[in-house]
Amino acid sequence: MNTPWWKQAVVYQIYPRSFMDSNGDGIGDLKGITSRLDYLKKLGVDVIWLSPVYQSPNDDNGYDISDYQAIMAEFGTMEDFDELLAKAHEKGLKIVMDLVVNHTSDEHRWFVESRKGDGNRYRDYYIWRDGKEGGGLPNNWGACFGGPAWEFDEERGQYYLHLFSKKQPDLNWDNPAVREDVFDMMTWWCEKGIDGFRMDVISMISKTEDMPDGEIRGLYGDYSPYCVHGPRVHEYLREMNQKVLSKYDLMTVGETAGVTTKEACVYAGNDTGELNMVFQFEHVDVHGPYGKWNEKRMLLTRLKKILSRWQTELSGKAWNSLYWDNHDQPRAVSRFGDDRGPFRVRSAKMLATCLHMMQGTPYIYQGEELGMTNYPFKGPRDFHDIESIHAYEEWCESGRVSHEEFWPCITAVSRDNARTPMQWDDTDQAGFTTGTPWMPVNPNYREINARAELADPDSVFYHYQKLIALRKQYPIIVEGTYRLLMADSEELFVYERILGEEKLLVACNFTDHDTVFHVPREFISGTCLITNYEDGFRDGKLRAYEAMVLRNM
Ligand code: TEU
Ligand code: CA
Repeated sequence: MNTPWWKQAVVYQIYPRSFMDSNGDGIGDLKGITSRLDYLKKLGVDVIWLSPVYQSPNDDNGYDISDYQAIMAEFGTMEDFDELLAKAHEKGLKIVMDLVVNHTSDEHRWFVESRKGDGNRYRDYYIWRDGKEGGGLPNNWGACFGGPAWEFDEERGQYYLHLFSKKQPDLNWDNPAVREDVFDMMTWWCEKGIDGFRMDVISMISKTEDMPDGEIRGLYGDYSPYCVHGPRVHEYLREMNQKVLSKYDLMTVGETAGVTTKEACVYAGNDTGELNMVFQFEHVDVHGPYGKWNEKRMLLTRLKKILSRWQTELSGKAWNSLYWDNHDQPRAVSRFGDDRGPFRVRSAKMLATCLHMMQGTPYIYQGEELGMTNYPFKGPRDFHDIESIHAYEEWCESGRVSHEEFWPCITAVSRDNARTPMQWDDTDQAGFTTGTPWMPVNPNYREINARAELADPDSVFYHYQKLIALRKQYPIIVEGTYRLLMADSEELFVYERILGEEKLLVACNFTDHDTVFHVPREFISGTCLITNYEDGFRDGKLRAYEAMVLRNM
């Protein structure tokens, strides 16, 4: 079978600011990443996804780009980037860039020109509107990071749309000149030899022509019916594919919050000529009375239902991405496992097993392979992320919810949990920097760090290494179909993979206690590919957070 490389690959996501600092200024950088390539090689991953490294005023840590063809000074230079790319390629690692083109920074040259208004080439590069008659914002939409989605610009005398922060104005994709400029920029990176793009909120690039008020959710109107999966999004992606993507051997993954499996089959269909795969968010989305700020865990039956639906409904039609963690999510072992109890290591391995045996391309977020945990925030001053800072203001400081009530909710899912520095060793600042880190290191670094795990054959790190190796060894992990067993269990996640006569059984216990489980007969005389209990599996029960993969031959 002629399987494309990105279907067999395992991706490692790097958040450069927090990965490795090479010069003691407390900020991770490109040279730092280059110095750790051998670590990634040892883990066995194939591809690095770099969160944005472009020039940016850092209102949203690089997701607000002021020059797509320059490197953020704090991260190094274009020479440092070229060196990273060359060294990675030498070692057989590919590099996928973050492409953030739903919006730019308000400090991008295009926006600086656009706000000048009439008679200007960039006049219609962004989404400008007059206020409502009699004054007021063009509509009631709220921005993702708090406040209204419209900002009045004095210079131009109009409002511009920003679905995220006011320093992230949305580009006007309906303008063909915008598309050409974006495609040219992408081509420039492809000519440099990069291996693909992860496309930030790509499902939001097309907006409806009229922009009516949205249904009030919380403080503001909801823009999603008018901005997510808008009328021309597929047209634009096909154009992008024809003009850029199809000319190179790339991996492309679209970040598509709110996408259904049906829509995913268009974005990432085998022959729809758009992207290779998408990130969906259903399995990490647990809304409560304060929107995404919620400490509740998802019921296991629901989690299984969602992930299984993605497995079966994309099967043969489109390709899945598999992830628990990224730079916007809390740490997986804290969200789904036992981060403070005795089963941190075991539950981290169980989660990895459960995900990596599914069909799709797995993504590992930096530190996940060590079982890194959420950060013990003490108060709102500990937040660095624009989203958490504004959410605390909007919900708590406004008096809508008490601190006591809101605190567990915001700390459970704050994006800052994922952004504390990578824990390399047990020296000061976890070996991340010789200076003062831009964000404090999680105090558990003396126990949880890469050096300790590399010295321990039973570590989470080696479990990930083994899972990655198994994927390379057994085509069934890439190609096999998926079938959920025990759908009603709130304790066990059990599924099969099937390829002709060959079968895998993946059995995972999501609880901290023994749970009855009988191994189906056909697997009893087979082989055990991996387990997180050193003494192998026992028929009749799964122990706390136990995970095992059995093969019927
Ligand atoms: O995220 C967009 C997105 O849909 C969310 O994951 C979002 O960050 C969060 O859930 C809001 O509640 C992308 C990037 O991954 C994120 O880091 C950026 O801040 C955002 O786009 C804007 O570029
Ligand atoms: Ca640095």
